[in-house]
Order: sequence, then structure tokens, then C-alpha cells
Amino acid sequence: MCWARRLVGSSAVRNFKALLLTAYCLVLGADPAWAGSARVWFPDNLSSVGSQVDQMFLVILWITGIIFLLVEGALLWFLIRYRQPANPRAAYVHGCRSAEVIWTVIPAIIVTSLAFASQRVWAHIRGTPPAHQLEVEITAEQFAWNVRYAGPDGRLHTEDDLELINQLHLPVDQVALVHLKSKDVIHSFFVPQFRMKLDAVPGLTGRLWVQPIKPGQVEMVCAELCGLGHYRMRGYVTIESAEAFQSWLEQTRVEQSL
Ligand SMILES: [Cu+2]
Repeated sequence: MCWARRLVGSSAVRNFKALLLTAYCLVLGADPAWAGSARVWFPDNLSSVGSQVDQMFLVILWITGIIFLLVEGALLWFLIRYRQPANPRAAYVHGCRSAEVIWTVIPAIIVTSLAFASQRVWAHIRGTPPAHQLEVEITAEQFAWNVRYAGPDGRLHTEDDLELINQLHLPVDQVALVHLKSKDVIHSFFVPQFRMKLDAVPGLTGRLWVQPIKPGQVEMVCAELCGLGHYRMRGYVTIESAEAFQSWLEQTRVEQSL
């Protein structure tokens, strides 16, 4: 394999290795402001819990990203430092207890700390919902979202309910409690801008709450492959002022009573 030796030893490959190492060092020594620019990866945040979820995401991304670069950098360094032409005789190593303790204890501490930190955010999102001003029921079916609002009596599943397909309207700043069901198979209710996703399972009623923080219109999609029409299972969430929401509610009620 003399062609391989010539290739590894060539100036072009040496320059490429140097370039890669420089790139690793540059990324590792990058300004912390880089974390801020990482937010461009996220969709717009429209819910009160979104910033906490994004923060957890960024913390995990930083930790795993740095570990990834360190491990890949070490791998590259070992590949170059101990390449066969420079080290024709292999050295056999039968383990190192201190190294094994270090690479077991450090990841255990990192993962346990992340579990405690994310548990706080998770408990806030999935725990007891705060006092809510609105209750909605969403029932998934192949391939649509059925949205039900309580009528003037304030109770769901009575004659004055308002029923819509693929349309969810929510007032800004108000907490809405969503009951999630499925008529047929497992679906998954996903609104990326709310940083929320919950499976809709037949026979079970899921519960989630959301407090939109600014007006807008976004998609609610199914994130579980649920059949041939899965790709078209999407609706729209419209977030508007409390006044606009009320007038939409009244107008839709009048239209449905005609
Ligand atoms: Cu679906």
C-alpha cells in the first residue's frame, strides 16, 4: 500500500489535517455569543414555556457539542499521531482503571445534572396546569383535527358546543387547557412554535396547557406516522387578542346556528 503512505505523507494531506485541527480549535474557542446565534435554528417561540425549553436544548447542545468535538478531535489526533508509517510496531494496552473511572463518573455526573435540570422544566409543563380561562377538546382522526369549544354553558359535550375542523383559535396571554383524544390510531399533536408535542392515543385523554405570548398563525401538525394521509394531517392555530377571539367565537357560533 505504498500509494497510501505517499498519500498520508503528501503535503496536500498534511495541509488538510492542519486545516481541520485549526477549525476544531476555532470552534472550541468560539465566542459564547455563538450560543445566541444558535437560536436561529429554532422556530419562533409563541408560548410562555418556550424559552425554558430552548434554554435546556441549548445547554444540552453545548455540552454534547463540546464533547463531540473533543472526542472527534482526539480521534483525529490519534489517527495522525499514531499512523502506521510513523509507528510500524503496534503497542498493546490492556485497560487503564483510572481512565475508565473518569469516563464513567464524568458522563454520569453530566447526565444526572441534566436529568435534574430538565425535570424542573418538565414538571412545569406537564404537571398541574395553572388556572385556565379556556378549555378546548381536540380529537385526532385520520387525517384531521376536530376542535371542540364549550358553548355559553361553559361545559364540553353539550348541545351548544362549537365544532371545527383543523382550526384552533386561542386568545393571547390566556391559559388554555387542551384535552387530547384520538378516534382511531395513535397521532401526535405538535405545534413547534409552542414547543409542545403530545401523543393522541385511542381510549386515553391527554392533557396539555398553553399560554400563547404573542399573536400569529402557525401550523398544528401530526408528528406520528398514522396512515397514508399523514402528510396532509395539519391544521392552523390562530393566536389573537382576547377581543378578536371573542368576536370570532360569537361569529362562528352564529354561522353554525344557521
Ligand atoms: Cu396523524
